[in-house]
Amino acid sequence: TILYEVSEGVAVITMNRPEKFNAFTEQMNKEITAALKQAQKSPEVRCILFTGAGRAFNAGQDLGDVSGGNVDFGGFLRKRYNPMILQFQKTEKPIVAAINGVAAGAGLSVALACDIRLASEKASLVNAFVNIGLVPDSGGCYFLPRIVGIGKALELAMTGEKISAEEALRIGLINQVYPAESFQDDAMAYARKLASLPTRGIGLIKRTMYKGLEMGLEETLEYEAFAQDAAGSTEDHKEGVTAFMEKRAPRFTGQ
Ligand code: LHQ
Repeated sequence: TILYEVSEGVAVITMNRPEKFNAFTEQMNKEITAALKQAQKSPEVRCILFTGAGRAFNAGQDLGDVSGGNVDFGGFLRKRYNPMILQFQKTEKPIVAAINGVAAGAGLSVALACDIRLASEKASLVNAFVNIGLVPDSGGCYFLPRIVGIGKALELAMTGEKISAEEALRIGLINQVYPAESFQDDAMAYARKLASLPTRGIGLIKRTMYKGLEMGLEETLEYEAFAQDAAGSTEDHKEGVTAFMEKRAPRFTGQ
């Protein structure tokens, strides 16, 4: 239900049920978790690009699987979604969401769990949970207020209103919007650029910033000192300083 392909340092994970708007099934949840683990342990992978096949990014849980009542919602989340979302955080490489079309419900939550969000001008985002009487899940109540602030987060979650890529850019929900015709190339170029940067340093930035959200200033300062010890011992740090002194462009290897 997904495609996984590595080229030029970028692992592209494509959710691949285009006829269902890439809606999640148990199999897809598992495959995404496994693909992220694979990308984490592959040294040649220095950036992950997460996207959807066809017209949509992802329409959330496949509602065909949960219609008819008697669903153990909590169990569903604990078994299928929560481990997948945690894996996004455990992956110490940059994860870029390439939002090619609509992102709804848990599909939006997954985009929020990525580190950077790029969107096609044709994309739209909908916090669809309330439209079926549910609560934002899969990290939707964690990431959304941290990204756009509590005021906008509550508005989007309570109204379930669909917003355009342009509006999402305006409120800081996404980072960049590109023309639909060139979107795939633009997103890939962005990911390749990230893949050419100091990968271990970026992994440490990711971990330290997300940790900083949970900690006070003193603890964060201490964690920064710890992370800097690790970053400062990388080859890429040495190369960065050497290149600067030699007035040339750095050649980072990710080590
Ligand atoms: C779909 C879906 C879909 C199946 C579009 N399933 N087929 C939930 C429950 C339990 C525990 C765990 O957590 C969760 C997490 C969640 O994600 S809850 C939220 C689930 N998602 C939604 O409620 C979104 C439902 N979909 C929509 O609101 C719309 O389809 C969106 C806004 C995504 C797209 O609208 P349109 O562009 O107007 O397209 P469409 O509605 O015509 O959909 C296209 C096709 O995709 C259509 O199939 P068809 O055979 O008629 O062409 C839809 O039935 C199918 N589809 N979402 N979630």
